[in-house]
Amino acid sequence: MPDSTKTLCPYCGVGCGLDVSPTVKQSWKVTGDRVHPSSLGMVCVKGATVVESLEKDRLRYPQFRENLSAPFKQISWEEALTKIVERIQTVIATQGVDGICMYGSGQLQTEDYYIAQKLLKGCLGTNNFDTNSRLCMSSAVSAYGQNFGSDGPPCCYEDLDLTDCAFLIGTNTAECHPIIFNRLQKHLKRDPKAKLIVVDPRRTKTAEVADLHLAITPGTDIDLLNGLAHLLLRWGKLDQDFIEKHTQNFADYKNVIPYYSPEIVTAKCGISLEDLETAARYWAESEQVLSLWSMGLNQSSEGTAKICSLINLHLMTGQIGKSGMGPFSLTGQPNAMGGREAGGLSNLLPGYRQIVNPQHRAEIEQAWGMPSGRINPLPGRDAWGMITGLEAGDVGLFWIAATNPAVSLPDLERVKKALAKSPFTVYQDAYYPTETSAFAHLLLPAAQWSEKTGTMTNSERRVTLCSQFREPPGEAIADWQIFAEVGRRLGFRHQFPFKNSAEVYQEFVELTRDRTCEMTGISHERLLKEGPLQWPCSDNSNDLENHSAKRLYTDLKFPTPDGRAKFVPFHTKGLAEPPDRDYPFVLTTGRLYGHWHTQTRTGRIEKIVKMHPQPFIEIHPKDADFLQIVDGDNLEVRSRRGRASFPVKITTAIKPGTVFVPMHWGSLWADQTEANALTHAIACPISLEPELKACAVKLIPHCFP
Ligand SMILES: Nc1nc2c(c(=O)[nH]1)N[C@H]1C(S)=C(S)[C@@H](COP(=O)(O)OP(=O)(O)OC[C@H]3O[C@@H](n4cnc5c(=O)[nH]c(N)nc54)[C@H](O)[C@@H]3O)O[C@H]1N2
Ligand SMILES: Nc1nc2c(c(=O)[nH]1)N[C@H]1C(S)=C(S)[C@@H](COP(=O)(O)OP(=O)(O)OC[C@H]3O[C@@H](n4cnc5c(=O)[nH]c(N)nc54)[C@H](O)[C@@H]3O)O[C@H]1N2
Ligand code: SF4
Ligand SMILES: [Mo]
Repeated sequence: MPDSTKTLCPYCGVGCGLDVSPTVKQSWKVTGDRVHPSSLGMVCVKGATVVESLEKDRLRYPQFRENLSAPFKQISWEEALTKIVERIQTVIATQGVDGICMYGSGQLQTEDYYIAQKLLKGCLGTNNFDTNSRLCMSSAVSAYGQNFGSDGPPCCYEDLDLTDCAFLIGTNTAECHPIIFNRLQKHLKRDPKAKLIVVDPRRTKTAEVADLHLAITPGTDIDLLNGLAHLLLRWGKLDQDFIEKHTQNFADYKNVIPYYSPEIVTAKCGISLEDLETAARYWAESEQVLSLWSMGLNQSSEGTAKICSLINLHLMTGQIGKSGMGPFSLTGQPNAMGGREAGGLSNLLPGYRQIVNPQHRAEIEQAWGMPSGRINPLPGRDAWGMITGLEAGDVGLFWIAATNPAVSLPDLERVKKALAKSPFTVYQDAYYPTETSAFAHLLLPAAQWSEKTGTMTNSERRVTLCSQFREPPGEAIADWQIFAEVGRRLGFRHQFPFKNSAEVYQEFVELTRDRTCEMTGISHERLLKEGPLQWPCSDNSNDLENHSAKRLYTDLKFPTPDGRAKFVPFHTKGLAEPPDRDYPFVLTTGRLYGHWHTQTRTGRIEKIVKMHPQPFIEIHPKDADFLQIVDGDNLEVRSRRGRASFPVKITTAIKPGTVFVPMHWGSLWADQTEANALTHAIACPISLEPELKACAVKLIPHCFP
């Protein structure tokens, strides 16, 4: 293997470049890759420590058991693959192909994703492939589709250096996308006229440094966004020319906005009139407004509506298509973007295509050498639909890859019961144990980042090659190879001829030709030679350099039938489960700087465990006084679905009436501190993304019965 390898950090969607080199002690040294255009040599604590997690507690061999109370026994790959193939054939014969479900994640590489689509949606003919992106990015996907006619974040990181108003809503960028935040902060220091607005019910590390922090009541984002539009309209701060030439449906938007007067909005959001006006003034006076958002908008029962309301503001003020501006969705996982490109949700097909579109289905069937009509015309089960499918006995094979649903899905007690009912669960992961392995019949050891070669796409649409630099442990192999081998054994030999992941990628990019996410100009070979590349990037020129675009829609033509972006107005519906007399507090959940999700890696890194040794609940001093609790007391939290308890952390950083707990602690790492024991699964009707950011709870100090 080479001395030093350039790769990508396998944690968040910032997508920082890493340089990894072997050390004399048979270990690895990680530094930031100075020439990676997205991160310019910077890394945060997670990227810097990632190699410390690669050896411990790895799943090394396939293992099997007949039922969940039996111990696992090591088996060979041959036996494991035979079991899967037989199971697939049995389910097809007894229940039909839709009895098969696969639940993946944004931590798979694009090649893994693509092969899974081909196997499930093409060869088998079921659209029951969904991922944890349903809990993460699907609202952004839907909203971009509604306003612009296609998914695709239009901005790039250079915009962070150029904007004169950064509008951060529902994102704790400082902790969750730290290198993006560093870059933005540098710019704000250099240009004191540039403003930072942060909209978050908590005074996060991000909000602490803002020029204006709007600590809105959870679930009032649409009120705020339409309220800002109300003031801009009143002040005549519109871009009439842009609206007339490049948009449609403004009249409908104008009919909705009058309902959001400053009086109503400030009362609902719990903010002052002065702050609302200041935010509107910053927006109106700025040449370049860049909005960034993540889970505070996406994870909501009106997630799509929240984001459309934000994009509407950009359209009204013409803040799109030029440098330093635009609505920029920050993607969470390292390859959430690649998953979308490969069609990795139950309503999508590769190349930003839609299952419900007959032409899209036909194009993919043809490319895959499948008979016409093979791809089911209806979307498959989404993540929660797989859980209800298990409950109803409609799922005969549940195949989970690269995610830990026994921690990360909402309404966890219900999820665990459903998982326990599964007649046959395959769990393909890199580590053992995880909370989900307790619910598996067959464990498949997956090679993870560093042990396989493939691509990932970051938030600014930049594709990086993650080259292998270590051997996988035991018998672990790459996810795409597992899927392809199952496909071949099912008789689809011609569909899976690939010798390596470069060939997989080559086939995949062909399916992006002439699509918004065109990548025909990208190949493993070119990435290795030239470094990371942004799409759109086509192969239809001799001068390939010019065909990697920093921004989308610079010509102000949008991928809608008439080429215009659309105003998509929404009224607010508020929280799906608002607080009431029985459950008077709103619980919100989220992340800490050092930990990654369910701790499969970071829980095994000493430095990070020291940084965040235990879970906690944040509560405002007023609420703590009322409950007569002090810092460190144990507080029981109950929702309509479950309970958990946490040491108390009293802080004015949270709004009275709201409490916060981190999402990182599953049952493996602490007792009864699962955020998702409390949350509910009510989802946005358009994106089907659950409202992981809010549920109603009551708080019971430990001294009370
Ligand atoms: N350190 C770390 N970084 C990560 C991850 C990690 O696990 N750890 N995971 C990655 C992934 S997959 C993701 S998706 C991203 C998530 O990145 P973020 O979205 O930034 O993270 P969260 O903490 O989930 O939520 C963001 C904020 O939403 C706020 N919020 C809650 N309710 C509302 C509301 O109604 N309105 C508004 N405006 N805000 C609200 C919360 O207070 C919280 O501060 O992070 C990525 N980066
Ligand atoms: N309450 C609450 N719940 C949430 C959220 C929240 O904000 N609040 N956020 C949601 C969001 S945005 C997300 S993204 C999810 C994340 O939730 P999960 O996806 O459940 O979290 P991870 O811990 O990242 O799990 C990834 C798994 O993939 C494995 N893995 C890593 N690399 C590979 C690989 O190459 N191949 C295979 N096969 N396995 C691999 C790891 O070992 C790990 O077990 O949580 C969601 N749940
Ligand atoms: S900011 Fe994200 S991608 Fe960059 S080093 Fe940290 S976790 Fe990795
Ligand atoms: Mo996520």
